[in-house]
Amino acid sequence: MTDRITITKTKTTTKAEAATPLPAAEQLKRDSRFLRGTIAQGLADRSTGAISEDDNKLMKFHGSYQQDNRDIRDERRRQKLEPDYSFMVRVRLPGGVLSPQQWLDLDDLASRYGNAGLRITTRQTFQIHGVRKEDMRDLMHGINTTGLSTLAACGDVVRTFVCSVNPQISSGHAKVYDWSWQLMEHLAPRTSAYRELWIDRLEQTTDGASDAEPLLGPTYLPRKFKIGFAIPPYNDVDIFAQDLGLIAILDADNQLQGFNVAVGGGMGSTASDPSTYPRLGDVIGFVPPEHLLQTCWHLVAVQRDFGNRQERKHARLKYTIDSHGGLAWFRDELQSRLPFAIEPPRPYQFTHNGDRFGWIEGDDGRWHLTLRIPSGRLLDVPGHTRQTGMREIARIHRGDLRMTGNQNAVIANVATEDKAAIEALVRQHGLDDHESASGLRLNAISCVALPTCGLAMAEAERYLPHIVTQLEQLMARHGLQDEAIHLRISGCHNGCARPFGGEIGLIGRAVGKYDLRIGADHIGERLNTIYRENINEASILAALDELFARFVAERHSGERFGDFVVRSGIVTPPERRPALVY
Ligand code: SRM
Ligand code: SF4
Repeated sequence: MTDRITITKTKTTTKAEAATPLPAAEQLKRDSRFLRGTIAQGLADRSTGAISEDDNKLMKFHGSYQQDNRDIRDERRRQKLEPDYSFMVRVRLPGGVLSPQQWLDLDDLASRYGNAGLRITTRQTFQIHGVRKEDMRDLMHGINTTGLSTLAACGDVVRTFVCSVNPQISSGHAKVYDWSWQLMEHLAPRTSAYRELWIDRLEQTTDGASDAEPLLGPTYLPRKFKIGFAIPPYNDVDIFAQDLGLIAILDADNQLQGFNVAVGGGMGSTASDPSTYPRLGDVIGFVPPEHLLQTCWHLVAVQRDFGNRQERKHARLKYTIDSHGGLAWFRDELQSRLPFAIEPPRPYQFTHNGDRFGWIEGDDGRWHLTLRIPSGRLLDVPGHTRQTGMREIARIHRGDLRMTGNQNAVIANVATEDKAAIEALVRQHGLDDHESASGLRLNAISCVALPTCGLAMAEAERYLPHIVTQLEQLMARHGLQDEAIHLRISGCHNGCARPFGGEIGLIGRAVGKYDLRIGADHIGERLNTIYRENINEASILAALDELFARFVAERHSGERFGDFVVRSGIVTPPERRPALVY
């Protein structure tokens, strides 16, 4: 029987901790009346396109960020205008699965209220950019009317879950996906502020006196907390980049045995601060399905109690683990809160962390078509009417749609007799370039970066097509045109495209300048390493020209580029921590 326990042991606060004043970010959460703040008043204020800085922080928990168009920031300043404010809205879409009707509804909402189509993210959901303040209530209400939500899509909470799409093992996917929903609901915030603001659209929110957060508490988590489910052999969600990774263990008949639990993954870091770092998660044990909810509840509670609330830069679970004595400490602390023993991890093997493009038949005879969506952006441009194409497909599709962690889309659960009609629309709208694209292009992902991301140091999404073309030409000169090298580009060290997991990773340092990192594997189990720092495109291409020449001359048969640069000693990857002893 599944145990939905909610009682929790909390860490005893020391006198010193009690005397330390809460930092502003924590105090804001505590004083927010469970995430209400003055958001309602801010939305009603028509004298500016913005909301207050404090409300902007609280809005994240509701699934939205205030942004401004950085392309025209200077021009507006010169004209003495306030920045061109708008909001990015992120949908909560566990496992990236939605129905064709939900797709149509989201597409309609994005077209009505956004300015940049639908954007599939690296966590299998959608962002809608460019929403004006006055449209926020209608858009958020509309998303909820579709049966979706934006609650906890951002903020210091357990975020949207990712889950392998894994179309080959349809029956296994269905079970794991079901668990991902149950777990998400179990760990979700309980505040009624969301309902008041976006569903009931109250002009004045209540005092929140009847709200309680049994897991998260009034200050919520110290920082974002990400959970993913992977179904080996595919690691398309980069499970070791999650704070908590749950690796499904299926038996030979695809029956779910339970989950290996991996903790402490995260990519974000600050370029100039060596006390921050990307880190892969480590497997600390196994739990059967009936203990999953309870284990994860308490695991999140350990982070709630021990996570660093004084320094946000060090507040992710990875730092909690490393600063409190490592994996053994963490496992013991978790174990002390559980009425059953965490079991030793079970064997598993990953073979791939990319997507499988084209048609694949599932184990139940239904078909799945994975389409490449460059940087996840669904917007009609000359030559590709991807947004219209997906809309037309959703109109006739009778299965479901799945977003991948690599920003691509799967038309899932197609009956054999429906394949031809979908295929025709795919071709008509230029959604078929997976058939001709190079291995590099198929495996290239990028974050949004400029012009909307306030943290971007350099271009990423807008740079991707250009740099891929340059690299394709370079690779062709070395006879490497068929090599499926994984390229990941982020506009800064926060690592939203998981660039530290790229065989080639480019990370923005300044406009036109990137760190070049090399040497990750193809399965998400080894991070790459810095090779050249803060260099321009000419230097990136020159460095890779040399490396490709050596790769061609010295590689072993079938060896991948990332594996080659490590084996040949060109870079030394970070050491993995030893496995826990049971
Ligand atoms: Fe991210 C912040 C976009 C996945 C690590 N991320 C941001 C913000 C919201 C910028 C901000 O704080 O003002 C970006 C909005 C850009 C825009 O204009 O839309 C942003 N992150 C994205 C997305 C849309 C990238 C994409 O192009 O697909 C992804 C949305 C995921 C989702 O649907 O929830 C996205 N972000 C990631 C990932 C990848 C993942 O989770 O698999 C990471 C690395 C993993 C991790 O969390 O460590 C990631 N984003 C960050 C960080 C660094 C966190 C840290 O621990 O240091 C920040 C900055 C922060 O939180 O302070 C950040
Ligand atoms: Fe913005 Fe940096 Fe994330 Fe890219 S990696 S979306 S530039 S925060």
